[in-house]
Amino acid sequence: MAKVTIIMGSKSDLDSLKGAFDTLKQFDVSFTARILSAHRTPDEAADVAKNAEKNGTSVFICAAGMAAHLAGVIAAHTICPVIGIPMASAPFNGLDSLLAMVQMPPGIPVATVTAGSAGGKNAALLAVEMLAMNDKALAARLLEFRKAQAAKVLADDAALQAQLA
Ligand code: RP5
Repeated sequence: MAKVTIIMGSKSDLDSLKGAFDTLKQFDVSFTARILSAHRTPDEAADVAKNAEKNGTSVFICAAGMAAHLAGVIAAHTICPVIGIPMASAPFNGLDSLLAMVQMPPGIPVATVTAGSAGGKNAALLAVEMLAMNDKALAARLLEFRKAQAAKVLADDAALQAQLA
């Protein structure tokens, strides 16, 4: 049972998803990850979109670059929320992927997050936030994460103030 299904368009996207894997593990959220392309393996990608919900998936995360249609194609085949991560590939450094992913036609939304590897972490956190709406223990872990994150910034600031004094 994978609550989150991650799909990337190519093995070349894998490094950018490490943050997503780490974050979902950190929150103890079950996930699976597949390499499937909207263009190169359209039937297999559609099959995963159609069947993942039966297997326990509530949220999809899709990472793709260039003419990044993967998230939109997955969203067309499911009513689960789909989070898209534009991959920052050459020659346009992800602007092409961002526009392809974010500009979905009305009726089939994709929640597009930050491009590249920062997007991997944010996509996972957004998935955790969605799941936490019906999971109080997960919501508590999210609040602890936010507190720890803020404490680190404030500790860095205190260290900077000490250095400048
Ligand atoms: C997209 O095209 C993939 O998601 C990847 O970001 C990009 C390039 O794919 P490769 O040529 O590296 O396989 O479909």
